[in-house]
Amino acid sequence: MKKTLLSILALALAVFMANAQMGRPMGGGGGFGQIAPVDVTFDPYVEAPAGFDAERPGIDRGTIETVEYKSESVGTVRKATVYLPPKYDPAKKYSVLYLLHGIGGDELEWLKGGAPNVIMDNLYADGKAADMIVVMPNGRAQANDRAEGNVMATFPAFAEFDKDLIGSLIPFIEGKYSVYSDREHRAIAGLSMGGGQSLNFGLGHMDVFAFVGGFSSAPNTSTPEVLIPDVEKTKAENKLLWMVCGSEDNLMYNSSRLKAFCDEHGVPCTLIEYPGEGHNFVVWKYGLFNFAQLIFK
Ligand code: FER
Repeated sequence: MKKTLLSILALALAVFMANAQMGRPMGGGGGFGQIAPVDVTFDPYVEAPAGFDAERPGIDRGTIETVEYKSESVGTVRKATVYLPPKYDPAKKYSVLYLLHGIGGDELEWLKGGAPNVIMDNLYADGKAADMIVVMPNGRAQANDRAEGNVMATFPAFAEFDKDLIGSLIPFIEGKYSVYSDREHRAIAGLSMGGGQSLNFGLGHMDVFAFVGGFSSAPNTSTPEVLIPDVEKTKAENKLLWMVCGSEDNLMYNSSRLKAFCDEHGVPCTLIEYPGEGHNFVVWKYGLFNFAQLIFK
């Protein structure tokens, strides 16, 4: 009898410990049952100025175009959306920001929900961003790259995108536009799955990208030990590691885990907790607005 009681207690403890390790599913925000965040000190949240994402009359505007390129790794012709800044001039040279979408999106997600052209136009009107073009690829690296059916099932294709990005898209962009082709003139950032991709690919290929941003990064984000296997190398080579996530977003774990590791090991890293917001474009627009002002400077 005593033994039975003890084994029931032991089982209950084991289940409790497993839950604690896995983290508890939390309500609210992101809508995804996820792991509780790691306790970190966030960087200060500074509100974006009113109208940062609203079309401003009378300013110069950039242009949006769709490009198609042959992807060696996927074996298809793929699309990307490109923002060229106001008065894009092929006689000048530009840096490139690769800006990635989430699990339900494609090369048009930012444009449909995030007004990236408006945000960038406003930054240029205020002289707050370095000369850059913004490339918004399709990060679902598979033959059918449309966001249809069960998009969660396309998770593995997001992990394959670095081959397409580095092997095909970047060379294509550098052949078509007047852009620099070294790491100090390339940045990568994205929302959710695209945030995870940006952290994975950006920190995993510091020879390709010097600036890295993750907005509400998803569970595809690698562990800190994988992202930063050599602390001194990352400190020497990465020029910006910048993250934001909503306070009500169930995916905060991914960002906070990396932030805690960086703080522990002295790797410069920003993580802002956007107050009162979940997994949405309020946070991602804020991410672009801030990240775009910090890169290539
Ligand atoms: C998950 C929660 C969120 C997940 C992916 C996401 C595949 C991605 C969300 C997004 O990109 O918006 O558990 O696993």
